[in-house]
Amino acid sequence: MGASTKSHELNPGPLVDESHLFDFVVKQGNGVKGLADSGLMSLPRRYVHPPGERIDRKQVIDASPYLGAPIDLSMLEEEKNKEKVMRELCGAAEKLGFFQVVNHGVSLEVLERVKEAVHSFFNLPPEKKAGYLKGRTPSPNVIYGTSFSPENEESLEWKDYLSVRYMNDDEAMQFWPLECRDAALEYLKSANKMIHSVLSTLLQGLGEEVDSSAVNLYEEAKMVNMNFYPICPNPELTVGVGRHSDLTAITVLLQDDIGGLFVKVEDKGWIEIPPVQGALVVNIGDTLEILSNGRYKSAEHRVIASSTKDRVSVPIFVTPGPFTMIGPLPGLAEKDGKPVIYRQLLFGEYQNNFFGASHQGKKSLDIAKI
Ligand SMILES: O=C(O)CCC(=O)C(=O)O
Ligand SMILES: [Fe+2]
Repeated sequence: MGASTKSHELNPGPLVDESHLFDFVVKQGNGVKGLADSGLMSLPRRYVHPPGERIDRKQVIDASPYLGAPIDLSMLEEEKNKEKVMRELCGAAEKLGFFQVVNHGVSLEVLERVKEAVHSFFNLPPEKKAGYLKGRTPSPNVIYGTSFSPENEESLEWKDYLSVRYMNDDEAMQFWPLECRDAALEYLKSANKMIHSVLSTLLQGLGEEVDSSAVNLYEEAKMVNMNFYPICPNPELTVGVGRHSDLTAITVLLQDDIGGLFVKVEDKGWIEIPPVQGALVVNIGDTLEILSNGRYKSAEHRVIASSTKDRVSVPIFVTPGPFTMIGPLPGLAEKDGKPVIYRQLLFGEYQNNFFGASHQGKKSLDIAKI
């Protein structure tokens, strides 16, 4: 960075002070959106990540050997194609842990509406959003925040979010913010069927005859996250989301047309998941990696913000409830001729550990290792 840009490293004078910046962004709930709107010209130091953690687009490798074409889920309904789609889904879960799906039952209109709703919420005045900060929010199931775990992070992430955990319709109608309530509910409800069929298929692929009540256990809790990555003055020096794997059974993710989601291919490098109009991204989370004794991959991924446009994404995190035991399914290790690598533990224990630390790649799985 040249001396000339340094002189206006941060436009609004008072924010140059580090503790003031933290108060402004995190505690007062202005978020990175508030920072971006304050007209800053370059990235505050607190957002600069070590070089090894940054995303260099020039280092990104060609996705085609690892990421197949989007999988057509309508074929799961057709007896003659069912086997083939099952193989595609399970194969993708084993190989990369990320795939895209089309004909998934969520209409384009629903997808468009939820993306617009995310913009509407984040464009609210900061004091309105701040009403949903932890400690102020009227429901523990509706949380607005920024970065992943600001109190535990050396470097902050360039992302604000609103998380809504689905309990029941009445609770959602009462507490979810009006700006996004209906669109998020509609999105979740229309995705439910495909979530169940993708998860059932993946579990069946492990060779177990899983009945639907067993599948229900692993999809008991659903949380819709609305992620907002404001325009960033120096996206190459920071991250929108740092390297992590999800704690879920599966995550279903809607991204907009901006791009910036990268997935690690073990021993090879990073690929980008290209935006595909109308498609949804599905990724395997730690829970399914554990259940499958490592056969399915909970891939490490991360996000870069854009220097020209606000980016949004809307993952649905599908997880067991806190009192469900997770551990390799019986007989699987023997069948795969592999040692058992994960122990049995309560999902709640896994979850508390996951949210108690900053994003550190696949370290989140250590607590479950034997
Ligand atoms: O924004 C994205 O594309 C991915 C976000 C993500 O990985 C997450 O919220 O866990
Ligand atoms: Fe993620």
